[in-house]
Amino acid sequence: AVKNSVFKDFSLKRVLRDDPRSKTISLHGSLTTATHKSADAVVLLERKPFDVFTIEKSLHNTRTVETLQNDIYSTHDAFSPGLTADLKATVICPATEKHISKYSEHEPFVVRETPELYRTVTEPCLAQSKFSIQWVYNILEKKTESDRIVVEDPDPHLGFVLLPDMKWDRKSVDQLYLVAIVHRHGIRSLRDLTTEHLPLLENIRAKGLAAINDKYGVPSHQMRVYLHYQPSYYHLHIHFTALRLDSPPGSDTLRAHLLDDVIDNIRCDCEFYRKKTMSYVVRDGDELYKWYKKAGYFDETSSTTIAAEDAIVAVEI
Ligand code: M7G
Repeated sequence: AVKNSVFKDFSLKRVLRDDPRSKTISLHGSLTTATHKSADAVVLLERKPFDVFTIEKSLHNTRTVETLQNDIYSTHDAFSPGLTADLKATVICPATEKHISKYSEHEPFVVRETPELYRTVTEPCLAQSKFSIQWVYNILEKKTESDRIVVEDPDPHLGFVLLPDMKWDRKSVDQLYLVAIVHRHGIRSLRDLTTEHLPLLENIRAKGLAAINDKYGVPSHQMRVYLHYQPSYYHLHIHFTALRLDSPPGSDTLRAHLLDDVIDNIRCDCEFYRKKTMSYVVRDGDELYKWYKKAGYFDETSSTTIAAEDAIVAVEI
């Protein structure tokens, strides 16, 4: 066994999700940490990007087995310790039920959340949610990750901390992924934003993009800046990812709301996000899914069936 391994005594309970496309796998198991003996753990493994500086040398050490040959084309299975051994591991320990669920395979469903549904189902669900945001407070209070801060505006009302997101390996600028966390407490999500928050959003946009250009040389025209709805953590934060990163992990198309659009929508109508029907995906393990199911939201009613049949008839005509 290897000496310096966080996984020394890892014991696997279940594979939560295996995604060959993104080359990631999430596992549920148990681990011993400095503070916990044999605690529940979620472990996320992903293949790291290639290192352009060592790629030639790695290829020389790569054994290949041809799998197809046609005219000028051929494919090979390649075996190279140098190319395949590099993994990024994210460990959550002790993990809660919600973490295990967040990284598990679940059936997805769309919710179209009207302001009424937000008030009667979503808000009560969030009020009972016990997903800790201690990690956010640790960052804001400089207890952790303070050496990584890219820029900070300490103003209690307009201020924020911008730093590398946990999802980024902090090496490849093509994969650039940072997160800005606001100093102000109590803004849970996009739904809470009104005209009052415009100076905060504009401040984060301007100072965040300028700092990224200074530090990483990525101009604002090559950045994607957005909020998630629903987020996983209900303390306002904004994602900054490189445009080159095609589909940032965790951002399905329904979930990402461009900061520029958010600012513009609020300028058009100060209560825009209080009035809007918001669409998003929930998974059958989520608390939100359970609340919506209990409220009867996913029941197929006869009226929707009739509407669907009407629609088909209309198409045929
Ligand atoms: P989100 O939209 O609430 O949820 O974003 P998501 O994780 O489902 O996308 C929260 C963002 O914060 C994500 O991009 C996380 O990767 C990132 N994040 C989460 N944690 C626990 C940490 C952390 O401890 N440190 C840093 N730097 N980023 C984190």
